[in-house]
Amino acid sequence: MKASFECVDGHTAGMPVRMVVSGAPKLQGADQSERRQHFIQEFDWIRRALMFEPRGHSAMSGSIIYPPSSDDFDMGVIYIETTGSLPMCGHGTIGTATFALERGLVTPKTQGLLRLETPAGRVDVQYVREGEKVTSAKLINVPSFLMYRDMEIESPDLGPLKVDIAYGGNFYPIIERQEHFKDIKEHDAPSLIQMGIRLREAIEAACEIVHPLDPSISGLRHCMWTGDAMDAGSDARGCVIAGEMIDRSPCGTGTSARLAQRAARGLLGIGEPFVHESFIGSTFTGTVEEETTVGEYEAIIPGISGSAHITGLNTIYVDSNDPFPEGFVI
Ligand code: PYC
Repeated sequence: MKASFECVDGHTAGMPVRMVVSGAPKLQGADQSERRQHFIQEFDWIRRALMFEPRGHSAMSGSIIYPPSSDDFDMGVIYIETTGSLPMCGHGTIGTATFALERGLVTPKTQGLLRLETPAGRVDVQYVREGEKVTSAKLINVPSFLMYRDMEIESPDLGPLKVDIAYGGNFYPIIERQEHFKDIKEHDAPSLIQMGIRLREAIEAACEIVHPLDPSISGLRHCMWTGDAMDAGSDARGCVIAGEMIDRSPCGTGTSARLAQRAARGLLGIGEPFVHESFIGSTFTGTVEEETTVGEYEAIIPGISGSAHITGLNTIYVDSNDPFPEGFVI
């Protein structure tokens, strides 16, 4: 077997985005949600090959662009990560929209608005362009909501914690300052990762986490530790553990979940900006665009603004004569 994939490589707020432009298979399904299932069942080797070492690395992340399933959208997207294929990825969306526009791979029906078909539903991206460069992209995310408030859980590392669990395109346990957890800055990166993985396992053993309207979205792959912002211009810091690594960006779906949590707790009103700082200090600005409901939950529509940068073009080969055609994880 020999395959090759044309990719645009870059990053959003420091987090890699490897956008696959050609070489990916046709997928079956009426929409991106069904097509994602087909990709997971039959083509997960492509994700492993492009995300894992030696072609990727432990923090690699990306997307595959597809024609949309209807005229309601300008472009379709499937997200690929080291952890699997997510229903939605915020930094991936900002990167994918920016790169596709800058490389002339999509022509939106309306200038300044890219209508993306993601597996989690329609996500609009409002963008500003200066010449060739897309200088900022704001994604209007899927309805986001706080599912559990102050859940009491025993962290194997920290002892008893109170955790909020919110949805912003993926589910996030959010750990705010409390007796047994003070701030991100009191822990090093490997400890945050290990504590996050073990906390996720404890939560999953204690309760079922399933999207009320879409049972294909379930379980925990992420976790968000919080702390004081490092920069006076930011409101707060969030460190998202995605799989077994730290998101270098403030995490678009994580920031959406945090906006939903803050709105539900009366800490954030419609239109108020929330500048969310990542582990490395990069930022997204989040806003509550409007209020809505998801099943029985009060919910919000989050807006997440950021910018992305292309670092290069990359043709990646996968050859079964290579000892690691599907990569490896250490
Ligand atoms: O930005 O939504 C995001 C994301 C999910 C996993 C890594 N980044």
